[in-house]
Amino acid sequence: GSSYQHILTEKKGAKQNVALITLNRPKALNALCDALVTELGDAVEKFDRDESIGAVVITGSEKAFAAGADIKEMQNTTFSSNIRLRLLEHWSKISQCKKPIIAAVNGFALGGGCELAMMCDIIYAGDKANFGQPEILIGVVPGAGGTQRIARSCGKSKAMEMCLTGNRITAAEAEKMGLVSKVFPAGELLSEAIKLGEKIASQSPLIAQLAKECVNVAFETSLQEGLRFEKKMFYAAFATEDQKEGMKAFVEKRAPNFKNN
Ligand code: CO8
Repeated sequence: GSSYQHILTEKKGAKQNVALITLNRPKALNALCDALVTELGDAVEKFDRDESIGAVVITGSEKAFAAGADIKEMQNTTFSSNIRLRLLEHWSKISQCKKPIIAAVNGFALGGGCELAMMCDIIYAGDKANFGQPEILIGVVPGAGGTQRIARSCGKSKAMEMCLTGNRITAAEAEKMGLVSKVFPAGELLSEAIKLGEKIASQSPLIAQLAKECVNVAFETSLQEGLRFEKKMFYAAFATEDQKEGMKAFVEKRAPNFKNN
């Protein structure tokens, strides 16, 4: 982890099977400069391949999860250079991770920060967190999924209101509209997120990967196709040893011993 400049990485949990990535650019409220996102993508990719890891937690500081893409870095780019240099295209690495990712959000999650949280699979928030897509206030539109992911997970009216006004919403509002799954006192957020990561990491990683893929299909296809995909994955689970072990353990009234196989 020490080779990174803008993030910290560690392994957490009693079994050291939860990866924790902390965005660490405090002077810029964790603004997501190109170098930070490159490091984040690299760390996520490494943990995704690390067999000792069952879940990843991404967090920031008490003040800011991330205050967006780095405005100072973007302000003088142009349409043609954005296309040529594929501005911020590597952000998608985070959503390509096969393992479950939890965003633990304290403080500001704005613009690209809100979008980064939404690229994760589960968002837990501290009670003082706030979310927003303020791009419109600086003359652009969201570019890392804000218009699409808010619309799909919270509906049109909320998506329109956030993207057209740039107004921030509180953690409580975000929970009410389904953007966030749970809210905790700020000081307890990280340990709760790691606890959730440990719970997920105690399942079969193989099956967790299938479950994540199934839920994600719900965002990408019709209900008929999604149901068909889910059924195929359900059937496929029976080709694993972990299915045999999981069901055997239930019948024998003991805890399962999953092998990731
Ligand atoms: N980029 C660069 N620097 C930032 C950013 C940012 N997004 N946010 C804060 N900073 C810097 C400030 O410039 C300041 O630096 P300095 O001390 O050198 O002046 C430092 O962080 C502290 O910030 P403030 O003094 O402003 O702190 P406040 O507590 O007064 O305010 C706010 C905090 C409300 C968060 C305020 O900083 C703010 O409004 N920030 C900008 C929020 C924003 O507009 N975010 C959206 C950016 S656009 C975007 O994210 C598009 C994503 C597209 C991704 C496309 C992928 C393909």
